[in-house]
Amino acid sequence: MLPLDVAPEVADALADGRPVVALESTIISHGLPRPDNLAAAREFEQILRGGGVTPATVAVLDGRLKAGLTPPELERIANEDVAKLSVRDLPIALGRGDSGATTVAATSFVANLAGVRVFATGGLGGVHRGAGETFDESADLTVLSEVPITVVSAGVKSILDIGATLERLETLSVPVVGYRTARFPSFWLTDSGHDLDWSVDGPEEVAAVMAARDALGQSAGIVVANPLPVAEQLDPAVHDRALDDALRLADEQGLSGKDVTPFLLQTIVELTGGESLAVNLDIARNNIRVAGAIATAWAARTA
Ligand code: PSU
Ligand code: MN
Repeated sequence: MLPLDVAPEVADALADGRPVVALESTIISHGLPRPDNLAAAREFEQILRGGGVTPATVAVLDGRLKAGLTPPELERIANEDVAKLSVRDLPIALGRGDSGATTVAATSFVANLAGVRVFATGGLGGVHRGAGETFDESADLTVLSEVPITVVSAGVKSILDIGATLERLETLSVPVVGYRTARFPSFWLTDSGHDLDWSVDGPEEVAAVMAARDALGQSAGIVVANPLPVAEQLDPAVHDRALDDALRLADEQGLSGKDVTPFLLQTIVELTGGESLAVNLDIARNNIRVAGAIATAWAARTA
């Protein structure tokens, strides 16, 4: 038996053909500092509910996959020191009866098992700078080539090698569309300087792309790149300074593996005196609203 618990409200919404959006939990456990993380996790779900969309926050608790958390379960993810789980960690965590927060890769995998088609996050993992030597490339990329989920993100952070990440998405045959833009965002900044081949004009167009993907029987999901408006982005000078310092500190500490991304994210929050955190929250809210609209268009299309 699949060790998956789909929350009753999520199961009901899916059975009725109402919109559902998956949310990841690593952003709560490792991506945002306490106590803002719990407040944010609750607010993210509330944004969806306010728009008539059912949230399905994904995590692993006591050896069970969860799609949709109760309020006390959400608190556990925010306040306990849980592991960061990518797809390869799932069988180990389940076998041992452990708990953990799911990355974009693991959230995509579990959401798909639950039958959820749309997922909102902040930023995707990708190819790290220096990956030619370290081979540090997030499993988010390979999993998105295998799982039929539509993930809304503000691109990838400039802590990564953005050009290489886009090249890998091309090789892996993962469709990337800009949401009302033809430029790939770099999370805190509206424009990474990288052009996109395709842009979509709204949620119905994304739903049409999803339907075409299904008709073709392709394996990959779809990346929807959704930038913050320029007026809301992080000050580029503040951004550049914090990024340089954080990359240098990570290098000095000789970090590797799954510790690299959380370290860089946390260090940048500290170096910008919380400015990056405020922008980070705006990004997540913005992506969640767009994902809600896409899920609503998808539900209307498949009704
Ligand atoms: N990028 C962000 N915020 C995040 C992450 C990435 O801007 O919180 C998290 C996501 O959960 C993502 C994971 O799936 O980090 C990628 O980690 P790694 O690079 O170790 O694959
Ligand atoms: Mn890595």
